[in-house]
Amino acid sequence: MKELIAKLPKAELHLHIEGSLEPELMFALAQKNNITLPYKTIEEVKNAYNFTSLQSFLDIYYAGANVLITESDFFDVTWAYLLTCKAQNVLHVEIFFDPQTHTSRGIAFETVVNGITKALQKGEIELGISSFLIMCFLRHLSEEEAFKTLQESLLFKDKILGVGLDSSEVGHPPSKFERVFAACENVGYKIVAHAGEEGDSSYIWEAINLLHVKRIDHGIRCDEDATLVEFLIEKQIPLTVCPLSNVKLRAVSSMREHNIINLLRKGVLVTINSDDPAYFGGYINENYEAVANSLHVSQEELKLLAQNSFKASFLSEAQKQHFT
Ligand code: ES4
Ligand code: ZN
Repeated sequence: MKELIAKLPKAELHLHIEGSLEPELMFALAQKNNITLPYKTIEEVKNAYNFTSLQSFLDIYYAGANVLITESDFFDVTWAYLLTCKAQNVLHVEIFFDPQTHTSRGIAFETVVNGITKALQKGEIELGISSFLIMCFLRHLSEEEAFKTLQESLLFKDKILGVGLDSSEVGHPPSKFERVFAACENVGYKIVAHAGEEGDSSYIWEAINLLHVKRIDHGIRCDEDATLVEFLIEKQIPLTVCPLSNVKLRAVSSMREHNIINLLRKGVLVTINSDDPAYFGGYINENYEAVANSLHVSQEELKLLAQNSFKASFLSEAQKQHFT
């Protein structure tokens, strides 16, 4: 199983680049940039990664991102991620970044985008990994701040394919950003949103009906509403599911209880992704393995999950053909 997973050509559609910052690089960058971390050792960092909810994770995740200051820091974290992709036979990535996490600390939008983009370009040339960049709005911040971020992004529109919505879900429904996403649609950004991770199925309906998403990030709470599941199947709206993340953040009680394979068998276009691999204990192959080890999954189903990752991507039909 492990060998099959390693060999499968895969795409990753749900990856926060700030969440791929490994403790070793976090320490190195903290030292270089003269930033004091609330931890003395790498061991201490890893021990702090014991989460009880999405918010308990986000608090630590935003603190970790403080070590990213210069363009080369953003390059380094992205390049390290791409090397792991290469090692795991991930051929295409659509990665998220959170500009507001950085601009709110006085880091220029340009520093962030240019650092990430330079690594992605090098990844295309030297590693043969194709990539798209998706900017996420932090949903715990205001509509006004999201509009400001959208405005700033327009200078870099050639480098950004789409927009998403992440951070603390409950209490910040998609409807809060309906007007922002309408503006994003108008300028031609592709649209995705985190919904149904901790929030209930109404958040997924709102993401579809009010934001006009092409894909739902997580979406695992869809199965509380049979009509919604039918709709996802009929329209083939993809879900970018992150199994290790869901267990670590207690969105599901254990991997055995995860509904990803049930949804797959019903005909939902589900995919496997790693979310914040440095924090949740695994990259894409470890996520596939965790599913395969805890749920009864056939080899054919593993192949289908990998094929789905290309099908659910923003690649052109011709590019999809090329990969699968
Ligand atoms: C996130 Cl797992 C998750 N959920 C929502 N927002 C996020 N940002 C980074 N990881
Ligand atoms: Zn996520």
